[in-house]
Amino acid sequence: MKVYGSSRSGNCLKVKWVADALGIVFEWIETDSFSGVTRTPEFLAINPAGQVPALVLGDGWVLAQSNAIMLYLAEGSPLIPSDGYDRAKMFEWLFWEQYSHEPAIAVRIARLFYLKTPEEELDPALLKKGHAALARMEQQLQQGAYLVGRVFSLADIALVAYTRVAHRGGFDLAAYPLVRAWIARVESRLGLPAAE
Ligand SMILES: N[C@@H](CCC(=O)N[C@@H](CS)C(=O)NCC(=O)O)C(=O)O
Repeated sequence: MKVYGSSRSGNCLKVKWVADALGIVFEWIETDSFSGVTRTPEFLAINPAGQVPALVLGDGWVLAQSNAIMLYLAEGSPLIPSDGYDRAKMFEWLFWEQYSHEPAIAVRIARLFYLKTPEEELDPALLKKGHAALARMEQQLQQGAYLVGRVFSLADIALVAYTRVAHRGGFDLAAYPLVRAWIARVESRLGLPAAE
C-alpha cells in the first residue's frame, strides 16, 4: 500500500494518522502539493483529480479523497461506530468538514502560512466562515468529549487535522475552550505532540 501525501497537508495527515492508529503498514511518498507535481502527467495517471492524498493498493487500484481513504482503511475498526445512528452522525461530520470547515480554515492556512499571501488579498468571507465552523464545534462539544458523543471516531480525526493548526490561518482559538480541550484529547489519542 502506498500513500502519496504531503506532510504539510491536513487532508494527507488524516490518512497517515488512521493507518498508524490501526497498525496498517504503508509506504509514504512525500508529494508536495504546492510544487505543481500533482499536475504532472505522471501524477495525473495516478489520480486524475491532481490531488493528494492518493492511496495506491497492492493491485494498483487507487483511492482519492481523504475521508474516503480513511473510511476504507478503518473498515471494521472501532474508529467507525457500530451503532447505525452514531455511524451516520460520523458521516454528518465528515461531509460537514469538507463543505463548511476545510474550505475556509485549510484554505486560509495554505494561503497565509505556506504561500505567505498578505491578509488583505484573502476573501474576508473565509475568516467569517471559519469562525462559524469553530463555533459549531464548540457548541457540539458541550454534549460530549468527542464529536459523536462519547465515541472517538473518524469524525474527530478528520476535524482535528486543520483545527489543531487553525492559528496558522489566523484563527484565535481563545474563544473556543471546549475545542482546545478536544484538540488535546484527540492529539493524545493519536500520540501527536501539540501543534506549533
Ligand atoms: N477533498 C480533497 C481535497 C484534496 C486537496 O485539496 N489536496 C490538496 C492538498 S491538501 C492538493 O493536492 N492540492 C494540489 C492541487 O490541487 O493541485 C480531500 O479531502 O482529499
